[in-house]
Amino acid sequence: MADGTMNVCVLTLFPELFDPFWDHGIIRRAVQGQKINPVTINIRDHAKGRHRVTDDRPYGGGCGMVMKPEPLTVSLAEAKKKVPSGATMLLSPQGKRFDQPLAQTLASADGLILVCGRYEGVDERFVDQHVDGEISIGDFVLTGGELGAMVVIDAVVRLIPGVLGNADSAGSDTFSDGLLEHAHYTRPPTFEDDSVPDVLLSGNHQAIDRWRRETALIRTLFKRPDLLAQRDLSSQERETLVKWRRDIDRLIA
Ligand code: 9D3
Repeated sequence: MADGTMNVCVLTLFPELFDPFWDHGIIRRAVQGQKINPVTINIRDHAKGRHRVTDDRPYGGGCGMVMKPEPLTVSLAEAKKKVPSGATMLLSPQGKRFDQPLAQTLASADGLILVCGRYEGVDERFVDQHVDGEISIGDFVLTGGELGAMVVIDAVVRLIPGVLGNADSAGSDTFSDGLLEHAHYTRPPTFEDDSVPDVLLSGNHQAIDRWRRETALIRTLFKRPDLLAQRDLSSQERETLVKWRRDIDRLIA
C-alpha cells in the first residue's frame, strides 16, 4: 500500500456481524487513524424482486442452496465504485490456505474486496468471471465466509505500517521468522508457587536474549516440529539443538 488508506470492502448477507469487528481494539484504532476504510455491502440490498432472493436450488439437484450470481455481481460493481483498486477474493473452503505470506501480499495492496459465501456455495459463473482468488482459513467446515473474512482482515490490518504501536512488532512475530515465540512473563515474580525464570530478572540483556532464542527454538521443536523442518537453521540454532541432544543422550544413557 502506498502509505494511504487501505479500502477494505466486504460483500456479505450478514453485514451486522462486522459492526462489532470494526468497532474494537486494533481494528477500531486502524479505522479511526484512517489506516483502513471499511465498507460493508449487504448482498441482499442488490437482489431483485419484492422478496430480494439471494439463493436458489442447484441445477442438477442435490441438497442445499446456491448463491445466485446476479446479486453478487451487482454488489461487486457497487464495491468497485468504492474500492477501485485491489483484488476480489472469495472466502471458500476450496481456496488457497491462508497464511502469513498471503497476509503480507494482501497488506501491500491499496484495496481488498472480500466476498463471503453462505449456503453450499456461489454460482460458479460469478467465480469464473469476477473472482481473482479464493482463500480458505483452514481444513474445517464453517457455515459461511464471514469469520474467514474477519480472520483475513485481522491478519492483514496489523501488517499495515503504523497500525501496531511498535514499528517492528509485526516483524518479530511467530511465523514471520518461522519460529514460535519465547515464553512471556509479567509480575508478580512468584505466582501459585511458580517463579519467573531467574535470567529474566537478572538484568543481563545478553543472557536474556540468548535464553529467549534458545527457548523459542526448543518450544518450536516440541510444539511445532513441522515449522523447524521447513527452516534453514542458523549455526547458533544448530549448536543449541546439539547441546539439547547431548543432554537427552545423557538422560537416556
Ligand atoms: C457439503 C460440502 N461442503 C464442503 C466442505 C460445502 C460447504 C461447506 C461450508 C460449502 C460452504 C461452506 C461455508 N464455508 C465457507 O464459506 C468458508 C470456509 C470454510 O468452511 N472453511 C475454511 N475456510 C473457509 S473460508 C469460507
